[in-house]
Amino acid sequence: MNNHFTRTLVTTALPYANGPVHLGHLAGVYLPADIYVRFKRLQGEDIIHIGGSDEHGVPITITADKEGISPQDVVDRYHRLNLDAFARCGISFDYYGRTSSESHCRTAQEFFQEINAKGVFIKRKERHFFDPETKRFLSDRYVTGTCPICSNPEANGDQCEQCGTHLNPRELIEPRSKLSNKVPELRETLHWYFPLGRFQEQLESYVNSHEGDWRMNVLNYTRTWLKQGLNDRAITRDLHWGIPVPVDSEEARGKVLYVWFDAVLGYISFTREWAERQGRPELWRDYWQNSDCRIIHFIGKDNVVFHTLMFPAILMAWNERRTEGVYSLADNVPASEFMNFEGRKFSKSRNYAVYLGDFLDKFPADTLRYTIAMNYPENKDSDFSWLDFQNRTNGELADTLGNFIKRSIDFTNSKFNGEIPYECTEEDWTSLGIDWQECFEKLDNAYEQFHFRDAAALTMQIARSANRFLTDSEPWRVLKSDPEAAARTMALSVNLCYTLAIAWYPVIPDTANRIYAMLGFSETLDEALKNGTVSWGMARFPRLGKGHKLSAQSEILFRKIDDKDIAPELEKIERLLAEIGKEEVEAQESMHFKPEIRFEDFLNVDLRVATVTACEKVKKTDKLLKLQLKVGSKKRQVLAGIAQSYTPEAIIGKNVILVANLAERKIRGELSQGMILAVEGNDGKLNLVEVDGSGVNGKIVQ
Ligand code: B3M
Ligand code: ZN
Repeated sequence: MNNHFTRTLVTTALPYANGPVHLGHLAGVYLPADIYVRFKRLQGEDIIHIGGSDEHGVPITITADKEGISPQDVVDRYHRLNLDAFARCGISFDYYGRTSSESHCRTAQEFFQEINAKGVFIKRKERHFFDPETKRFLSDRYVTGTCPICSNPEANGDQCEQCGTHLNPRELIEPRSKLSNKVPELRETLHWYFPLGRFQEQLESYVNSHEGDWRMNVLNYTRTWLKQGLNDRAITRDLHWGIPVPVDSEEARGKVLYVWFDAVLGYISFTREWAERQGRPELWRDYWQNSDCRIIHFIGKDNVVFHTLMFPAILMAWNERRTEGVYSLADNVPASEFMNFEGRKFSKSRNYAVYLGDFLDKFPADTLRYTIAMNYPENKDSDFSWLDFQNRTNGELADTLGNFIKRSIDFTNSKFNGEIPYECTEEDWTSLGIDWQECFEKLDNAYEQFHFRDAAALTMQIARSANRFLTDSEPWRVLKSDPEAAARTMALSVNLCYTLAIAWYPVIPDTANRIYAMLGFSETLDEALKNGTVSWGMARFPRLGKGHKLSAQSEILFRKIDDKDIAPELEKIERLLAEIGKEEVEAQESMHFKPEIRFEDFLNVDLRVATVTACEKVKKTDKLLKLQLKVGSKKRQVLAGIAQSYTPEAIIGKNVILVANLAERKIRGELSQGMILAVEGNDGKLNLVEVDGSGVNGKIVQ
């Protein structure tokens, strides 16, 4: 990382405006970004946070079809809902745009035209599924059918949810249109492709230049793609909703830009819209076209390659042969893992989720922000549970932080007339036993390196030390015998309140503002920050001198959460889990109760013990492994959708069970001669059925 940046642009993934954002989104993307941005603002840096709604693509049209309303209605509803929920949660965007805006349409079309004029795109005629009844081409997710890998009868055209395999709709067995349930026809259509491979080398050196500063998960995901060799990606679609392909000819009619091509450019259009609103329309260039600016994309792990390969490649294509108007590439892409909910993945379709707006109807934003910061899924999946939320709110926020602040303010108000009764010296401050130098170095590092869990925990550590100091000093007991000591204790405590107000601002800004108000300042902390009257550095030293007057009012910062407050939530989960459990059991039972077969039918299936002699990943897929098997004197090649559960090395030498007389077929252009047996665990991982014992290879399983 170059340390000479003078400006920072933070972007957050644009949530599809087809549903409300839930706590998982908040944990992975919006809260960490907001914490970072608030920290940098406190440091006095020039930083802006740009986000917005992703309003195009199949996710929107599918929701519209399902709800029987127009795509425009869908995005209007959820844009407003999400914008409002973010505001209530204190996510302080400098601008929150919409990809349906006219200015975004212009930016995206401008990019397409520039790159098209450079002759970068490839045009290709191909055959796609077409619904004869609705007369629409069917993009991947509009086709359903049986998965060729696991036989799930409801696989989507782009991916089978049951086994996770990425599919091409033409691989589905017995494909059907989701619109009419009719068998789709194949029709010829023309599409524009972006040749990612053309930028392979440039992308490799870009990614390599960030070795050591990008997270391992980001480097790994990206490198897996690079290693497999980058393919051409279609960047247009036959869809009635989206940005029209800006080519003035019949061949572009009815076609729109692929949603990912337009969505990433949203970051740029929204920065332009922001600049426009500032009354300085050219200001956006300082952020996008100036190497002084550091660009950081906060995203979830499922969006990595779009931000580390696809978007940079689009910018590289734009930049080609240009000396002016050259765009910078992101300096960092801190992608999060996922936060689960009560031990399970959030699932919108099963309503297994807590939506941000709903949460904030019941509990204050800062209790959520703190709990989530402490469970930030930085490098592994984490979990949100109601009990953890209750414990942290009651034990850490209320009993430790809230209790300390209230006792400090109240005691100073009642016994010292609301005035700081003593002038703290540096020595007093050091005698607290907190190594301030080290403490703030650690905090700075934690924020700089996006370790937000550590940052929140370190800050809570300060509150703990402060609380202990006040309790141990017992000013209420020594007030009579040693008023000077009590005065010193209260002066230090109130100064610790000041430190805590600033130190907590990035994580729990509303609380920080309330503490600041209790300290007797007339401007809010937010205003003080804008006016330059507070800064991060001021948290390190005692700032409030003798005679400083507190506000006469104190307030309880955190109301404790009773069991009865979360009881309805726990009941709801229990109900949902019971439903999900029932569905799963039913799904399993329905497998047990396949139609009866005769014994001879069973004998027709030739199950054999096979030994894996070699194994490798199938290029350009994340799910498939190619296995070479030895079955007695014969050799077989089998493709299996188990790459997420086993590495190729781990599988070599295993004795597995092969369905040896299954008709062979091609998957991804590779021959697959049979199938091997595996069982899915509750964690979603596949477990191969293995056979122990020697001399079993080639034997019939019976
Ligand atoms: N809307 C995907 C998602 O919500 C997509 C992100 C766009 S970021 C430019 O996961
Ligand atoms: Zn499948």
